[in-house]
Amino acid sequence: MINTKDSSYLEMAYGLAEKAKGWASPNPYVGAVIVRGGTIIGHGFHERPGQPHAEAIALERAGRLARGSSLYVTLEPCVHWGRTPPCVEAVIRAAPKRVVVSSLDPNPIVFQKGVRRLRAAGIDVTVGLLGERNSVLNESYIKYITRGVPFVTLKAALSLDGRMATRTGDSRWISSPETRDYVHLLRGEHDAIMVGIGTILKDDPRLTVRHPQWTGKKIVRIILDSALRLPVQARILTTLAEGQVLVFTMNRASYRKRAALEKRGVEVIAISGQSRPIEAPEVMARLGERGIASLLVEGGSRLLTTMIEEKLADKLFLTVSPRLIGGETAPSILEGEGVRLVRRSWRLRKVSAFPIGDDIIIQGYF
Ligand code: AOF
Ligand code: ZN
Repeated sequence: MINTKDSSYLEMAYGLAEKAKGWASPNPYVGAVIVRGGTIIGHGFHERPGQPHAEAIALERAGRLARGSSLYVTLEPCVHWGRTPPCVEAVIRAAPKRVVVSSLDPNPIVFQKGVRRLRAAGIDVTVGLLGERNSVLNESYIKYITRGVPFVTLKAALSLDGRMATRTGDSRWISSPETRDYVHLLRGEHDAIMVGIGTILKDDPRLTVRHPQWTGKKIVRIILDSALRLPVQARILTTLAEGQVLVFTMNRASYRKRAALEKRGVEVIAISGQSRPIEAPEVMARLGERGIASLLVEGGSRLLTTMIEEKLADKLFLTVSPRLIGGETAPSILEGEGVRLVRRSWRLRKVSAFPIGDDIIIQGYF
């Protein structure tokens, strides 16, 4: 039986889970609240890999009071010995009367087993309330843990007429300072940022997270560079202390250039295959193997087009600014011939939008 207080306590648990944004990945964001006689006697969230899970922290805080209580947790308690002991066993030992689980854990080693084990121990378990909140909060984790590849968000700053730059390649700045600030937080919520070598050669970006409120982990910066054109003096290579730089190239790239970049502290990964551009699906698989659960692709237009056409993108995040740029050769996010008929176009789902000053942020899913 669900009662009206249940959703409020779960909301609190979600509020806690969100505190781990930018830290917990590739683990999920999870929060827990323990209630007894209308009083919160324990709460917690999973802060980062290797740290205790949300329920373990909340149970520890509640101590013996947990007996006969209600435990609210955003994700199904785990059943496995990983970096920490199984949460279900800790829950059973603490003996709450009731456990309210918002979402099952899509991790195949946990899925449904946690709930089954709790029920087998005689605990009343409710599952599914506010589950859609978990689908959004943990969208990266869900894809990564079930498919082994990162959740991919394409990001671009556009003019009202859909241009990412002028015909001469000038793009600084299409969006307002407030929007650019906001986008730094978006970077921080991802495990890695990726660009094509063209963007490095044109803009020489640092791809670091620069925001006063940002205290999260380091972000991996990835460059797709089939011919290893990355200059040894690129600005990004002066920021290695702020996160690793990974370059994907092709097997036949110059050995000497590779050695020079490696000496500068860059990790170079060669992908086999003859055709340019680099096989993007292979890159995604390699990133998944390295525990990268979420990837923000920041351009340029060739890379964005590849990600869309190869169906590797999950989400699109656009900032649109009230300017008109024009120019037939000014780049947009989808290059090439384009579709012949509107009914063949890419239609996004679950679209939402909000303003920042005069700019508009639009996001949607592929
Ligand atoms: C929970 N509560 O707060 C979290 C869970 O590497 P480990 O040992 O931390 O395990 C990570 C896995 O544990 C992760 O993939 C997911 O299945 C589960 N995460 N489970 O009961 C939590 N963070
Ligand atoms: Zn656990």
